[in-house]
Amino acid sequence: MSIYLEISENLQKGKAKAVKELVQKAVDEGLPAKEILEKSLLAGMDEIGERFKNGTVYVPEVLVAARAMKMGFEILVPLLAESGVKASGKVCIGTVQGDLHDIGKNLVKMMMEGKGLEVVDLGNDVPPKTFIDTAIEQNCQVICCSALLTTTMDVMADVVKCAEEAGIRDKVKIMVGGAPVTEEFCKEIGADVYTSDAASAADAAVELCKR
Ligand code: B1M
Repeated sequence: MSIYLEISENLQKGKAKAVKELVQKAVDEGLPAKEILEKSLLAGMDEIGERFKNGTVYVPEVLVAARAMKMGFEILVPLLAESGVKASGKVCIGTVQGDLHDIGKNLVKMMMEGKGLEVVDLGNDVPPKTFIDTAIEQNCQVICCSALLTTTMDVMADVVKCAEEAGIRDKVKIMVGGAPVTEEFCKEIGADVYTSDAASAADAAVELCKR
């Protein structure tokens, strides 16, 4: 079995220690950091993402796989920086103001990182202006809003309005999600993309960053 496949399979099983050791072994063997990232870590997260979408794995499996990915990724970060490899895009993410639920948001973040995106995590209870200020200051291509309460989902409409008022609406895409959010709601508030799960959110963000 190739070392890439071995890393990918251990990642999918959430074996963080094995992933870390194997990534170090691959580095020591002189394999390029970018190749290790793409052919083992991102490939493994892609596989988990697909299985999460089709319902053959659940939240806990995704969380442990993402943790394993992070352990391997930490070894590669300095090497990737040295070789000038850039993230495929930059997004900011947060759970909207008034809402403290962050498990789903964290899952979306991990899936996005697993796709090679740079993610600025604003945490939970995030005011609309913070999303906008961050997008401007940190040059984010996509703003990602999560909400779990029917009483807080309307804050997403304020994020869209705030982006319009700041004059950046044509420069930034706005993605929305979370249990009470729907495609219809997304259209109604003038956001760009709704996805129902974390893996689809990551796929959509990658597409938006390409534009
Ligand atoms: Co709360 N809570 N909660 N809670 N809580 C719910 C959401 C609720 C449905 C429970 C219920 O009544 N049946 C209900 C909301 C009802 C409603 O609004 N209609 C509720 C309530 C009422 C409350 C409080 C008001 C309770 C109270 O104090 N009286 C309070 C609110 C606090 C606040 O936010 N201000 C509260 C508090 C809490 C805890 C703090 C105890 C805890 C949160 C801990 C934490 O997140 N760190 C909590 C929890 C855990 C839940 C439940 C049980 C689980 C939520 C969860 O994490 N699901 C939930 C009931 C339930 O769902 N069974 C409930 C797993 C997570 C992976 O799913 O976040 O949906 P989810 O994310 C999914 C997708 O939605 C999507 O991807 C994820 C995975 O694929 N997704 C996106 C999420 N964000 C996305 C963004 C995207 C795209 C996709 O693009 C940007």
